[in-house]
Amino acid sequence: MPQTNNQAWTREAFEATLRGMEKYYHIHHPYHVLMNEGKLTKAQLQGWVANRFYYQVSIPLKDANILANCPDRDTRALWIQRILDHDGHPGDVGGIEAWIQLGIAVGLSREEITSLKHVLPGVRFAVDAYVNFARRADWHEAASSSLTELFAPKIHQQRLDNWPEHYPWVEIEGYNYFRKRLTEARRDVEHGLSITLDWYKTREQQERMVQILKFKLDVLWTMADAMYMAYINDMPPYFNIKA
Ligand code: AHQ
Repeated sequence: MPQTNNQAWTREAFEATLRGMEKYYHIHHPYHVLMNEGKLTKAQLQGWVANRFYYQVSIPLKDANILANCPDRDTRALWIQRILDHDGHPGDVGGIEAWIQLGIAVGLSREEITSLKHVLPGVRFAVDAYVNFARRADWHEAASSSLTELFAPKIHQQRLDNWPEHYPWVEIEGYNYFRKRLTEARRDVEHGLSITLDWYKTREQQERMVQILKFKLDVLWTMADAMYMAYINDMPPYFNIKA
């Protein structure tokens, strides 16, 4: 029986549709392609680390907004782990500190990273759009927007595999963050996917989820666009304006 165009996807077809959006993941962005091919200079890699720090420190705010909007205790009891993973807890310095270690490993100072002085406007706006979406969206929609992490283990593994050869000057401590995310991302995706596949029932709701995931893919792609302009094209904001 051919599917009419407003019939809900089966659970499997819905998941396959979401996984099919991998082609828009920022692993395919020219900035990450150059990175993976070992073609970034030290300054271009430092710029990426310094800008991505703003994303990292914003993730706990995003997740705290989801918790604040979520009345379901069992969901909160699982979701809160994401904040602990980033902010740290006894026995784990947390992902934010691990990202600072990555920054130091690529030759930045702690102050340079935490001051956010290198964060580009385009990166800031994209990240803020993500946090603000989580602030005002239904918590299910905000939770499901984290599913770009369906594709994250591959990009973390790529860095672990290729940086030592391409960027031998990066101190080994810097890799802790990527290693940490390999397991954390997989665990997060399991929870995020079950929330998503349970929540969006009608075809219209499922199509809405596809748009939400595309929004989050746009956030990640736009961050890389801003960095490409500034660090690859050497065209940071106002580069052509006489002071
Ligand atoms: O380091 C990353 C991270 O902690 C998260 C949280 C998650 C979310 O809640 O949206 N997404 C995410 C991602 C992280 N790293 C990105 C990368 O390329 O290093 C990938 C990114 C994601 O796929 O959303």
